[in-house]
Amino acid sequence: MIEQPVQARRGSDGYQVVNVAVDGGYHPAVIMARAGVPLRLVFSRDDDDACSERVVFSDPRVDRRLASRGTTIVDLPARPPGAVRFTCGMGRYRGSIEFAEERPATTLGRLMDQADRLRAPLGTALVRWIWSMPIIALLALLAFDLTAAIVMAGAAFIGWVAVGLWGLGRPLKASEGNHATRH
Ligand SMILES: [Cu+2]
Repeated sequence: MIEQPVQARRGSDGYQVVNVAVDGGYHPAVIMARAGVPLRLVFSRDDDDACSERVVFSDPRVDRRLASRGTTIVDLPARPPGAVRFTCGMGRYRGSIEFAEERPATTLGRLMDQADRLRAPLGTALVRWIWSMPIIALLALLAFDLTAAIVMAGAAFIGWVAVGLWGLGRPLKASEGNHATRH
């Protein structure tokens, strides 16, 4: 049976968390996680198979005994993007964790994210302004008035500059923390 990868959820104390059932293998066997955020794995063992006794991680090298019945927590430190494998003591049960940079789900969100990375509020405003052009063009088409379209485009640009400047003044958010750990 092929199982779907499971994305680690946001937990408390800055951890991302995923539950893994150990019963003739690891469920899920493929875990998607965010790079730069510590990962907490909550293993729950449901069988008495010798394979369920230990779990060994490739990098960082972590070797842990799992409680025979009940849960065992394994915390991994923040990782760079890449894969970490985990197996039982003999390598029969296999799992992997894919650490990837966090990305906004939508195309618009991704573009906004890239725009934010330009740092300069003017650059951000320009990208957002260009992005809003189709809407401005559509409105101009509906109004069929060139002067109104130019005024609207100008107003949109000033608006995005204002938003960009305001954004610089805000305290750093969680995503900024991720950047810091990579430096
Ligand atoms: Cu084994």
